[in-house]
Amino acid sequence: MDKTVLLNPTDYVGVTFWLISAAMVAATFFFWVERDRAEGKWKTSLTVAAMVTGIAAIHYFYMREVWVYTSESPTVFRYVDWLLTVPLQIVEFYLILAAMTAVATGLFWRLLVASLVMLIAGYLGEVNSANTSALWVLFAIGLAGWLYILYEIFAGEASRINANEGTVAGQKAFNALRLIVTFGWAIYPLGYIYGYTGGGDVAALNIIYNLADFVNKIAFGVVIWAAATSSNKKKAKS
Ligand SMILES: *C/C=C(C)/C=C/C=C(C)/C=C/C1=C(C)CCCC1(C)C
Repeated sequence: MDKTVLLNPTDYVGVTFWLISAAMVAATFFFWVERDRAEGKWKTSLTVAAMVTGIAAIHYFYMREVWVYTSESPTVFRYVDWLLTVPLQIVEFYLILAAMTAVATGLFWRLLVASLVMLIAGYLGEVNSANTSALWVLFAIGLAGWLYILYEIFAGEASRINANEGTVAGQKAFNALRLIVTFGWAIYPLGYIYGYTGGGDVAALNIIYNLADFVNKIAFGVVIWAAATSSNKKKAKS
């Protein structure tokens, strides 16, 4: 691997790092400027969406360099980014629920702790990937954290609040975010499995994680933007 920060045209992983860096910057400006068109509490939701893509943009610049220089996974930058952006997305969920009704803060803390368990276990698994049993035990712990979040938003307190209260725009946003956390977030554990099974595939791991970040940060923000700028402020029928 030659020591260059320029992109090699056959370095497809590097190209995805580059494309997503640019997309994160553009999304950040977009959510920031569009904040003006949103009303009331939705403004904060758009601010948080811009924070998520802005933090990711910074990490993508560095991750791209690590990859281009070393052809290794930028695991530390990746998880520092997730450690900041995943809790912000939990805040986003909570803000949408709180905009509909009074929500107990206990819900927020349960979601936050579950997301931290998921990320810390995943990080420890990846940095100890040479130890196969640690790799998969920690994966299972991380998976449990994610399944708990799914339980909470589909069957727990968060889902009950959403079903009973709120505006049409709020419910739409909540339902869309819930689908992202189910199907969009599922790309990450699949990337982990694919990236570490049978000797591992570091290029596939990074392409899959990059694709997942594109979906889960930008599409996540777009869903919030759509709800925030929709003119339909009617109260939902319950
Ligand atoms: C913006 C970044 C986001 C939304 C990152 C999300 C990351 C995950 C949903 C990671 C999930 C994982 C598991 C469910 C099992 C353990 C391995 C992880 C950390 C990749």
